[in-house]
Amino acid sequence: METVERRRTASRWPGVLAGVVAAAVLFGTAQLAAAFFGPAAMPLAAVGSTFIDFTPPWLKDFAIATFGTADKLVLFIAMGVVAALLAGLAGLLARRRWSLGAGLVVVLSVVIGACVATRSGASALDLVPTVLGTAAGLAALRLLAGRAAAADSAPADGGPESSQAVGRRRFLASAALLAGAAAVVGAGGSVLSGVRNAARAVREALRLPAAASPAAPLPAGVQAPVPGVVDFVTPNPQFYRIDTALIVPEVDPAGWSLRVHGMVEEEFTLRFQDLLEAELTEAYVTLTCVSNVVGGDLAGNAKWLGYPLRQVLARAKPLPGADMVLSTSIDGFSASTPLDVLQDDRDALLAIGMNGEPLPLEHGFPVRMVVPGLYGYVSATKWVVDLEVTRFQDKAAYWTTRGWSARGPVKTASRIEVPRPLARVPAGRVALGGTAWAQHRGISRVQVQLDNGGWRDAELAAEASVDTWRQWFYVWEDARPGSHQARVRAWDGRGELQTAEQAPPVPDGASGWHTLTFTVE
Ligand SMILES: Nc1nc2c(c(=O)[nH]1)N[C@H]1C(S)=C(S)[C@@H](COP(=O)(O)O)O[C@H]1N2
Ligand SMILES: [Mo]
Repeated sequence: METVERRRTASRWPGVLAGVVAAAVLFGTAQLAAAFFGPAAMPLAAVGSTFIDFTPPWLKDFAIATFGTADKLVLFIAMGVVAALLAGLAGLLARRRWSLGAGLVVVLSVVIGACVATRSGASALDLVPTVLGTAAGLAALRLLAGRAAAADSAPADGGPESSQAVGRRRFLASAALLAGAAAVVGAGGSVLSGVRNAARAVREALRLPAAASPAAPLPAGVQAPVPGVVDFVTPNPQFYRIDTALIVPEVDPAGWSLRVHGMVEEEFTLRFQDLLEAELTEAYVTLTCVSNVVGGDLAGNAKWLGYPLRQVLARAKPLPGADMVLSTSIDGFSASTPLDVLQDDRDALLAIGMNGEPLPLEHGFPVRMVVPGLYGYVSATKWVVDLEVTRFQDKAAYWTTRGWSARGPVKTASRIEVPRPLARVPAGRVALGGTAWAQHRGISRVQVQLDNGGWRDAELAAEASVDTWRQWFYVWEDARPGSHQARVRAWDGRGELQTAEQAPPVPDGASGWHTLTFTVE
């Protein structure tokens, strides 16, 4: 009885291993093949992207709140775990009955294929890597399941030199060989994709033209004199990144174009060269994400170089009745921006430069939108390729169809950056500092409150423009030892106080006064 039990559990792992290795062969082969078809054809990326597109608002909100900008890494890991479990199951079934295991693989491949085929801009050809990968995976599964079965049915007498032990070693050797081959082929495919795609190299070599209308130099004193307050201009590598793109789109400027159409007198297409030759504007604009929680860090300030959207629309001449521009990216994301906001005198840009360099790939290379005063999800389309002049009642953007507000003006916000929550600071003089923003309205006043006492005016750092955030600081002269609470609130440039009412990010942005506790020692 005992030996029977042991044999049964012992013979389970070869099936699981066979399934997992077969899955590695499947994805490795598909990755290599995808190098010839483009990132849209990568099965895992397509599955992940489809999952993201079906993510309900509360789950997106939870993922960003919990994992922040690591949300994609977490998704990849979770997908890997699920894939390994399903692959192990397929291997177990294949060991029992080949048709069951193979059937599961085919069903899963059909699901993967459906994800690939329904991605924005996908063609039937993009299915080729999935089909090739499935064939290779099935062959690997067949081979390994056969070897495992041969080992199991061989006589076990004779210790390490028994036919069974020899069979096991053959099985393990094949599994190791196939796993190694899958890794090499998959890695090779990734490298090849990088080489075949010119975007990275073109970006490196690109020299941006000077702005016809440069940004006014930053006034002295935009940076609050408190160590630990964020940089007034966010360096590109530190700039927050939020998007639905699992794989960063790699768009070669030579092939890029922007179609302008819809309710306009004149439809036309812009090429990258047109932008390079146009009269460009440079402006500091602070970008914030609607998913940012009170006190959160999904905000950044950069110097953008771009072509005014006002000019694009002046050429297109919108028809009466139009009230919205639906901008769409190469990967299918879209944003609904009020037409009048893009036509007034603010620096709403088709940006090609960020802090003196071409847009980083993950920030929308070669062209994105930047619009002062609106959250990114309704205005800041990266990898933008299409502008349709339309009406809010006729079209809905990506996040609007997922429970978020169609319009997203930025709410006045302020946060405490120093001291950090739960920090321990020495008694005496304690400096508090942070940032406030109300893009396109500006910040006119900031107050802090200590231990629920009276509100006191903070010092405001210099203002660069109403479109950028503004720093503040306050020195608490006689901080006594103990636990303390600090709170901040701001007024926008129109004299309106930031609301105390607490709201979550869904559906149109978080609100409430940022509060934290720290300890004076
Ligand atoms: N193509 C594309 N553009 C996009 C998004 C996206 O998911 N896809 N997300 C938007 C959101 S929600 C925000 S907050 C900003 C963030 O821009 P950043 O990543 O450069 O900071 O990009 C916007 N543009
Ligand atoms: Mo966002």
